[in-house]
Amino acid sequence: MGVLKRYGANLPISEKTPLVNLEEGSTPLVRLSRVGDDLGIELWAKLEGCNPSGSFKDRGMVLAVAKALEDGARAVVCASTGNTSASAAAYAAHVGIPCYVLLPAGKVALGKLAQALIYGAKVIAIDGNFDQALDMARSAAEERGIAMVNSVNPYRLIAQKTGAWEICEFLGRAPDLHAIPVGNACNISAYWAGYKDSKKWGNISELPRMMGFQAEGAAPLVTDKPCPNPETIATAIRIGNPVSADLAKDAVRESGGEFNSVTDEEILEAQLILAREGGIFAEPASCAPLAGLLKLRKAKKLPEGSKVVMILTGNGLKDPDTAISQVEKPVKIGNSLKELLEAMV
Ligand code: AN7
Repeated sequence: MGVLKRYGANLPISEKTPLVNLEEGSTPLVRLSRVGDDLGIELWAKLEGCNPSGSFKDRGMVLAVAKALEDGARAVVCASTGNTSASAAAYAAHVGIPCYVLLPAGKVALGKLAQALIYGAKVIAIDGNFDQALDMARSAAEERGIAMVNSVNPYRLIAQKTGAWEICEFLGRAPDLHAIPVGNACNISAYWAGYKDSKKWGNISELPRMMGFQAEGAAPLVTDKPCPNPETIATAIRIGNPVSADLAKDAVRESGGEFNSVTDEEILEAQLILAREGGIFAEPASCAPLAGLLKLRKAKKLPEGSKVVMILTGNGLKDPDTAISQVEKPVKIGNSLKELLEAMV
């Protein structure tokens, strides 16, 4: 029913706030028995790729755009590694205002670029990384007096808490471990705040341990210092100076969790396992948590039998190039039955 309608009573909206709605949120929470059994845990996956623009960003974007409209904004602007721009462009189109998008040139997955363009955003590719694009977008927003819908916008984090509320309602408790990819560190911070809300409301009695996973080449929260030249195949989390670093550190410390990093190889291996043993296609960044769980299991640091929720933040179709580059190609034959039967081995 859309985040603003389902959770409006717990979000900062009034009768003056337009109820923008692309039916975001209420995403499936799926039990992955095959993968979970191999890990010795009860594994659940929250399919955020089922949101209208294919990522978790829609949860926060709907409120950010609704509040921008309420405040009389004429346009929105954001910097993005891809998903924020797809989401902003979708909501801006839906409500009928212009959207400006700044992307690191050549480092955005094909599907995300296609989305921003087809939704009609003004897409500007900069010669620099996400962190630089964010600085530029901030200055441009100020200069032009238009609404900035990056996660520096407080409404984004507030509405992203709905993911945690949904998990607690669905399971009737919190998981033991919450595993999530970390880029700008906003989603992990929002989930932690959301779980704390659920506890305050009496929906759960125990809080989960927050496990944040970064790519090894872009792991400022693991090394505890900014990473000036982030590099990873998981371009969504190719971020060196996370906006919500402090909130995320608090979440991990308060919950008794940890930050950990995984290599690009481990991410790609996890993507294959998720697809072939879970039947779910998630983009590389979203596979960092499974890669991390596999790593913890190998190190005998994954508590046997624990209930684990991992957030699959983005749909696999957003990055077809990376997926195709690591699997066998289609078998080519002529048009005879004989050739077909030979090929069906
Ligand atoms: C699929 O779109 O930062 O730690 O500009 O697209 O809250 O940043 C995307 C981030 C995880 C990390 N998974 O979340 C952007 C952007 C996917 C993502 C993250 C992103 P945060």
